[in-house]
Amino acid sequence: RPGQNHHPAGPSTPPSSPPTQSLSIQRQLYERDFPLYKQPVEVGHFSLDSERRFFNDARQLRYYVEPEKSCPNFDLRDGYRGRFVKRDDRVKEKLDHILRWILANRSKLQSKDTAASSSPCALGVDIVTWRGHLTKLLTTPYETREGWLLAVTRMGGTLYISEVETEAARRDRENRTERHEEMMYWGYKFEQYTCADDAQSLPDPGGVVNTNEAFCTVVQTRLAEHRLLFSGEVDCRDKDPKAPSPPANYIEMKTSLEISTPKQRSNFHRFKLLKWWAQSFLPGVPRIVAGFRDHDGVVVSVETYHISKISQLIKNETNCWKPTVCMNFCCEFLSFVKSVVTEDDPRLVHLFSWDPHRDVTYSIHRDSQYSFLPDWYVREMTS
Ligand code: 0WD
Ligand code: CA
Repeated sequence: RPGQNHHPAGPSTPPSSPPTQSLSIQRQLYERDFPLYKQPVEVGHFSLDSERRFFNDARQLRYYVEPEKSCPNFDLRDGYRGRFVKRDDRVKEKLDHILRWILANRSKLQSKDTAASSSPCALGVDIVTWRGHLTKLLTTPYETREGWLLAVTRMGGTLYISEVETEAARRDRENRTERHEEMMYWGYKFEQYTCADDAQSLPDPGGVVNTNEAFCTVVQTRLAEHRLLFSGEVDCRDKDPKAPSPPANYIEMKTSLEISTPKQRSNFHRFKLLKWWAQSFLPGVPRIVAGFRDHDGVVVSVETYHISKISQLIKNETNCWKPTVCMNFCCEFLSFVKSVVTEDDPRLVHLFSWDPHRDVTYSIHRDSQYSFLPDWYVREMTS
C-alpha cells in the first residue's frame, strides 16, 4: 500500500493489517510528554586493543586527570605526523564486537524474566545496536545535512540494527581534505592530554595516539516498551575511587572551536549541544569535558557540561531542539521497525533509509550484500 504513512501516537494498527510504508519525521508529531526512559544499567564492557582485538574486560579504560590550568594551551597538532596510528575506517565492523560480547556474556543476559517467558535462545531484549546509531535516530528530526541507512535483521525475536554507509558518506570519507584529516586527530589528542592509564598516573602527551584502541560500555535500558541493549565507546572515568558506579562515573571528552560571537554561541547550542546531549544521555554518561580550541588547534579553555543541565542551557534559544522530540521520534522509529520486520531470518535485511526533508522508507533484501549477522554468531545462537 504505497503512500500510506505510519502515524505516531495515532490509533494503533490492527495486528492483521500490513505495516505502513513510511514514517514521518515532522517535529510537531513528536511534541508530547517525554517517554519512559529507564536509567541505563551497565551490564558489561569490553576493550579493543591497538590492533583492534577484542577483550572481554576494561583494559582500555582510562582515568580523567583535570588540567592544571583552565587555559592549558594544549597543542592538539603535536604528534599528528609521527606519533599517530589511525584506525582503517574502510573496514566495516558492523555489530561484530557487540555480538562477540553477547556470546561471551549470554548467561548474564538470560537471567530472571527471560528464562521463564521466552524460548531458550532468546536474549530478553528487543533491540541490539551501537549507541552511535541511536544517537543518529535521536537527532534525525533536526538533521538537515546527512541522511542514514540502517539495516535491520530479526533473529530469535531480537532486532539487530547495523548502519550501512551512505554513498554520500563514502564520498565524503574518500575526499577529506588534509586539513580535515588532521582536525579529526585533534579530538583524540585532547583525550591523550587529559587521560591516564590508571588512577595513580598522569597523562602521557609524548606517547602514540592509536585510534584502534577503545573501551566500550554495554548498557541495558528501556525506551517505552522497547528493551534496548547497546554499546558505546567511553573516553574515560572519574579517577576518584569513591565515584559512583558505571555509567555514572564516565566522562565524555569533546573538542570544539572557541566561541567568540553571539552567533557562534547560538549555533553551538542549537547544533553541537544537540549531538553531545543525545550521545551521552543515551548510555547515562553524566558529564562532558569540552576543550575549546583556536583555529591552530590550541586548547584555550576547558569546560564541564552536565548532561542533566543542557536542556536548561538551551531554553533561551529560539527555534531550538527539544529532548522530548528526539526521544519520541526514536521510540516511534523502533515501533515502526517492529511492525515492519516480523520475519525471523538472519539472512533477511530490511534496509531503512532516510534523507533530510523526506520520510523514512525501507527496502527488502534477502541473502544480499546487506546481510550482517556473521555465521559464527548465527550458529552459536541457534544451536
Ligand atoms: O562500522 C560502523 N559504521 C561503526 C562502527 C559506526 C559506529 C561505531 N562503530 C564502532 C566501533 O567499533 C567503535 O569502537 O563504534 C565504536 C564506538 O561506537 P559508538 O560509541 O556507538 O559510536 P559514537 O557514539 O558515534 O562515537 C563515539 C566515539 C567517537 O567519539 P566522539 O567524541 O568523536 O563522538 O567513538 C569513536 C569516536 O572517538 N568513533 C568510532 N570509532 C571507531 N569506528 C567510530 C567508528 N566508526 N565512530 C566514532
Ligand atoms: Ca569523545
